[in-house]
Amino acid sequence: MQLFHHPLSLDSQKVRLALEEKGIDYTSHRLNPLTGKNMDPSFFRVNPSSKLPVFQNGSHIIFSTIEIVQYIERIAKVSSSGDGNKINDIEVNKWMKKIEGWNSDIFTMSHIPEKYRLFVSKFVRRVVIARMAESPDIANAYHLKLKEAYEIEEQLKDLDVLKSSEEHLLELLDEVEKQLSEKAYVAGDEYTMADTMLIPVLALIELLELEDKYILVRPRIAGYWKVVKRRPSYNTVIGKYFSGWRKYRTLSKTWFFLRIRSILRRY
Ligand SMILES: N[C@@H](CCC(=O)N[C@@H](CS)C(=O)NCC(=O)O)C(=O)O
Repeated sequence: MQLFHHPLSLDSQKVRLALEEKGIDYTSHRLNPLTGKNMDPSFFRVNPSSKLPVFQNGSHIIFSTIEIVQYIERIAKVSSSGDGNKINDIEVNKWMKKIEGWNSDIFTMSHIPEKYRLFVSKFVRRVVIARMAESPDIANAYHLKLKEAYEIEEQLKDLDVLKSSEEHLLELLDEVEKQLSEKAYVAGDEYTMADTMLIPVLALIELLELEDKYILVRPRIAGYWKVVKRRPSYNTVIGKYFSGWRKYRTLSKTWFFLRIRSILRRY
């Protein structure tokens, strides 16, 4: 089994948490979307959306995060002895879809200082143009990526789009807060794949230094967040890269790479 992912990608974190929680081994391929590694023709030919993560088991390739997590759960069930635990799959799937329904892209980009955001998006556009020149047979797919990048820039100027993304997040968090007043975890009293989907969302809020506004004002989520951060899977997938000072190391590595490549004009 192979996973194409990156620690900075929220959806990649969801899948890696699932793999860690279920103890499944896999071959890891890291492609940093901020440096445009996901635009390399070898990957882009298979996945012209360039989105991460992508999961491959033999000839079976899955692009949707939720489907990858469900697939991992099925593999884990088959390989375990099926020890009759009482997890309500319908409830888990309902929460997984609810959490996945919030698209983090606009929210994330709108909270990154403009100077950095514009620098990264310009760099990635240049990578796309360079790859297009190297692989003209897939130029159309690269063109679509450029178009998408300009559309996102336009959306970021639209205050209604930003507002609705934030409102969607607030609604989701309020629902989770209510649920956690009755249950210990998102879909019941045990940790499930629904928690795996939520943890990266909370980690993103923390990374953007927005805990006061979104986490700490919701006491159940704040308590839950402390508990889930103690899980080894959290440390392997997120804590190792983003806890405390580590986030500066992780982000500055990417920033340094981008600066050097820009100076050298190597895309
Ligand atoms: N395949 C995912 C979406 C994944 C996604 O949006 N990935 C983002 C990072 S979390 C990405 O790879 N962006 C880079 C790009 O668009 O080039 C799904 O539909 O479930």
